[in-house]
Amino acid sequence: MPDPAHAAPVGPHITEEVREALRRRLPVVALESTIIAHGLPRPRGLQVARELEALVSAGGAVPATVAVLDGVAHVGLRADQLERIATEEGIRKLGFRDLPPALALGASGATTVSGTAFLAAAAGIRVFATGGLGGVHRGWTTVQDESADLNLLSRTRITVVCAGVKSILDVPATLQRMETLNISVAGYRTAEFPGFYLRSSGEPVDWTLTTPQQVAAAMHAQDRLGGPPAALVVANPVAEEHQLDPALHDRVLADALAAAEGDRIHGQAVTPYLLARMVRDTEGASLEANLAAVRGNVRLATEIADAWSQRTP
Ligand code: PSU
Ligand code: MN
Repeated sequence: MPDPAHAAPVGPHITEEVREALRRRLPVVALESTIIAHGLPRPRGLQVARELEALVSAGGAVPATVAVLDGVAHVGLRADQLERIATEEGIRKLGFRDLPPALALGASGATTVSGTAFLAAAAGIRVFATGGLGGVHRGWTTVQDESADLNLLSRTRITVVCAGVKSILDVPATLQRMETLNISVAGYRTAEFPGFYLRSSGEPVDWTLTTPQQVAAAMHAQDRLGGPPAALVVANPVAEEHQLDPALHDRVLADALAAAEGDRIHGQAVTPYLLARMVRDTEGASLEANLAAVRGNVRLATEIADAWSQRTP
């Protein structure tokens, strides 16, 4: 019996195209919007947003970019709505916990992995693509900054394709937290956790999946087991020819971390500060590696959604 004191969930607004695809069990891929609103210099965000949707369509699936506009949560955006998210001033960054006040106040925002995972799952979408997950920040012992992405993924049955986590985070601590939180993690065609800009973070993963069909089989197994809901993270390394030069990466990252300390950068400001230095000191190469990783993830998510759509009910 639903508690009459609580309203029945209504869920996000879903475009007709996405709704129809889900009804017919056609492949659908949800796309995170924070990267297009906040992760890229303008007007690159809009260009990339359109490109990512086109990649999904070209792979035979329906794209569903997730965002909040004027207090309404959307799964699937019209062209004009996608443009607003990528170009409008004052677009907020919304994790799961930000959704209630954003909806109440009529705000507009891009969704992080936690916001996207929740809304996509609420819409009935099983696969989504992003760049990198949030995770445990360096210096966690003094400032307990761990992305809410991990908590939400520990409670949501969804498959997330990512290129690992950015090397500005504490990668071993992030992997440890995912273990503690019972988030399933598999390298895609690799036994090492990818390093976002680099093919490898140097950290091992316990499982390797090598085809979209194997990923879909793991998703089936989640359903058959019927345990508490948790995500399957498919960690997909950036293509070799697009990774940053590892020596350049290590040098620039070390400089950026030292500079952040020297400039006494703390809290929310740390990530944008470090990322901006990475872009500057690699002369834009880190941005190109970032984009290549996201494109690769969107392609793989499309293949997984396709394999998943072939399942027998
Ligand atoms: N990693 C990236 N690019 C991003 C993000 C992470 O390489 O844009 C974004 C994602 O939306 C992720 C969020 O969900 O940052 C995590 O933010 P926080 O650490 O504030 O939870
Ligand atoms: Mn954070």
